[in-house]
Amino acid sequence: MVENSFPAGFLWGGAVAAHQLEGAWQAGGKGVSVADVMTAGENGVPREITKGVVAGKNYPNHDAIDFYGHYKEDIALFAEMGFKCFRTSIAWTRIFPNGDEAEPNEAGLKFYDDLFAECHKYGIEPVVTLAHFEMPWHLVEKYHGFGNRKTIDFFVRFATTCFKRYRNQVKYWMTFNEIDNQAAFNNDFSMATNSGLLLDNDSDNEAEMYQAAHYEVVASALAVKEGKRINPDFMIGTMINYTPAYPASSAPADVLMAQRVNQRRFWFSDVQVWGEYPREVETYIQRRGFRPDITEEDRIVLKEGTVDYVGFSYYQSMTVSAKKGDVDQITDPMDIVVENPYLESSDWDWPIDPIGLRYGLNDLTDRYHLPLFIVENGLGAVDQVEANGEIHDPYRIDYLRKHLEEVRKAVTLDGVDLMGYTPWGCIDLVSAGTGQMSKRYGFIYVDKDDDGNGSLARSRKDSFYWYQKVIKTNGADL
Ligand code: BGP
Repeated sequence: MVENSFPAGFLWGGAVAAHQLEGAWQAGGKGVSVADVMTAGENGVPREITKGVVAGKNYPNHDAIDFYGHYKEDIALFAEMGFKCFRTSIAWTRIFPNGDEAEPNEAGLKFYDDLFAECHKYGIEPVVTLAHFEMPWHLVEKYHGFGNRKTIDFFVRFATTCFKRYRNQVKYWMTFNEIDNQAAFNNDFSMATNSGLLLDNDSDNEAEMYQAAHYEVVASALAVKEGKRINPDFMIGTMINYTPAYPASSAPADVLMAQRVNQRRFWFSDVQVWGEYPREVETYIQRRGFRPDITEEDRIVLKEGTVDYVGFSYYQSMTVSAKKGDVDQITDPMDIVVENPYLESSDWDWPIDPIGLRYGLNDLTDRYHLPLFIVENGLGAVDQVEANGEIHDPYRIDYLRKHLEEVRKAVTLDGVDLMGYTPWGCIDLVSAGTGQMSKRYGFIYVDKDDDGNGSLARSRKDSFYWYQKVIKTNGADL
């Protein structure tokens, strides 16, 4: 075993997103976000995006785990685990309730002043995502989200307001969470949460996706430019959902297919890191006859607003087969996915692949030559509370340990420049995909069920003590 292998100053922490834990959806003048109009899913029934808030429906994000009211208690628990950083997002609708106002909402800004001050009290560095699936609903309804060029200005105003206000409290930023999720452009959830596009089955979702995603990368680049002007010490990153595509076999056609799927997922961060579109995607857009509005001025902005680091989530890999499609015709990568016989899966059928994380750290390093930050990783599982109140979660420890062993190899044996590690859902929260509480990721259990019942009491799981030891030994003792 390699001892004391993580660099000094490594940012150990945990990650959450505002809409999945804050609750208090109308407190302090907060507006309605896209997450606030999403119902809970149930046993295989996906979440529904209702047009506005409909009486009688269950909207789990409205109350979530009331981090808004419990943040001091929760940050004290993070500090007890030894967190060096805490990744959260700023709810856009607390700052600009409708998204298109000229002036920000002071009560919303004040909440994050207090939250970041509480973090600093314990020496915990905030790591902030600006847009994590919580666009103001008003922007979706009135402007068609990022389907409209005007939304660039609304986002940049929001970003600039946050950069100015938290100039001295926050150093690490990300513009959009998992911007590459839109590669799944036939998925209502991915499109609504990422770019505020509501799918209309009569139109070409793929063409719309390329347009909206283009406006998003421009918005991101403008925000980066502004941010660096406001504080040159800011570190502003992209954030992608890194799900590498593996070939189903060593058949060259499968290898080529896997490459193609990766190209279609990577282009978002390629643009954010390189400041220009990769050849394959640019050619594909033309070949399909899509005519996105991409101006020469946009291309200059993309070059000027490149990111400082690559943040990414890693949960799983995917495996694709050329037998299921033609490499020159595939549009939706989900059509060619096959099962990987070498991997086990989580209770939600997500393949568990620790080696894929080492592969990814090398893959991203080779592609981008930038520092990396693992800003999400973790296992969604159902936890049992014992009669004595204890929560034994060896499956979670096992998942995280195996992933961290691979991370350590990437850092010590492969030379990857890794800034930190923030496992997802460090405290139980509302699942983004299912809208349920029962898919838990936390080191800290929260007493709340899928129907919204529970005391909201917080308890330490076994994994809490395990992670505390990992941080204390700087990853030497996994
Ligand atoms: C990522 C999102 C998070 C989060 C996580 C787990 O895609 O950035 O918001 O929720 O996945 O997904 P889920 O909650 O669906 O299990």
